[in-house]
Amino acid sequence: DYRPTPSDKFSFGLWTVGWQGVNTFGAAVRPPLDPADAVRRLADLGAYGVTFHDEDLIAPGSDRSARDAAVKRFRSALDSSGLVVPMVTTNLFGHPVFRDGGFTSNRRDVRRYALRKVIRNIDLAAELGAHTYVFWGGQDGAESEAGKNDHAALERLREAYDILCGYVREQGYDLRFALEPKPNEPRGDILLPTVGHALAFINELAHPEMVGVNPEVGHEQMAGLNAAHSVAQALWHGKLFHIDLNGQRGVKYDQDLRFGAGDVKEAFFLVDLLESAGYDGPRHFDFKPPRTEDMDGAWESAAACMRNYLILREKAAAFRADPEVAAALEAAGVGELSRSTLGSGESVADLLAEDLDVDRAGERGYHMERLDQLAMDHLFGVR
Ligand code: GLT
Ligand code: MN
Ligand code: MN
Ligand code: MN
Repeated sequence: DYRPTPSDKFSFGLWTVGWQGVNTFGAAVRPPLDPADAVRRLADLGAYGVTFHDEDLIAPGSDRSARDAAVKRFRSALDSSGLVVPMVTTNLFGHPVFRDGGFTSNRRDVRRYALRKVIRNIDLAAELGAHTYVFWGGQDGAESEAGKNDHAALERLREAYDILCGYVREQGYDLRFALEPKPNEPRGDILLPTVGHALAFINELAHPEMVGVNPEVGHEQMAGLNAAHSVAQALWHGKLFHIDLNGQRGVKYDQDLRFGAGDVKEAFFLVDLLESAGYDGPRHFDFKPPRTEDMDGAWESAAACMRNYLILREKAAAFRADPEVAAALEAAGVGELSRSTLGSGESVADLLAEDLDVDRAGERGYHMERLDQLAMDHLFGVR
């Protein structure tokens, strides 16, 4: 019956179910959601974790006692519901001070403020037992070319992560960083626009082992990319530290649809990948209940994220267990790709001594349409 349980490791951001629906053209359509209520409701629905930005929990401008009270209320909701906090992040985009970004603002005092804001929230993340800290630099980008020196921006970004990795090490926190790429929105162009850019950037850091990626399905798709392939490469590098699951239809504004809505076939192969690759981190939903929904509809949408994941997980398992699929995989040569191209002990000389009748070899089909249709038949529920 596709009822989620904590062992499924589903988590949600407070900002997802709590999104009031303010967008570029429209005002709020839903009331504010109390974080403690969100925690209880998510636990009732079968989630295991909740995540947040500093400001989702602690209203900006709170003094010490207001901050402590908010954290205490949240903590007691966690304790009574059994929900955990696997990941925490920072709001480095909402306030006007971040209009040119946080770590890469042209203004040095803003960059220093951004670092302080993150460091304070890293302390809270550690206190609440989070093991992943996400960075989404949504305002770190540009609308024009002359206004931003990309070389300098990348230097400052590296400087920021080096400082923050150093801080986590000094404090002895058991915390890793996950960078979340996005190609655009709110900025015309955002730095580190895709998973590939982020993976390359991480290699330049002082502590690359502490830093991985947090791919968001819709963000890769906004760049016209196949999100399952981006996640596959992150896994290959050992860098899938976290994931934001949601839905998107094509290259347009960030839709943040519930998981499974949007490109359902890509969602199927993504679940198949996560489940078969041994990814054991949170299945984190970063979606926005559409503005058409009242609060009941918003919870409906949240529950459907988990339901769709469980349905796709079952379908992916059935696909993998189907003997006709096994035969189709064989016919398509999928397993052969896992054999090394040179045999053990073989040399380049052995390779050069061999010949291939390319005309005959070129005649062979790969039978991938049959395989793909079997996947679709499973997805459609006709097998
Ligand atoms: C914001 C963004 C998301 C990020 C969040 C983390 S905030 O809602 O659209 O994709 O994951 O900062
Ligand atoms: Mn593929
Ligand atoms: Mn998004
Ligand atoms: Mn996200």
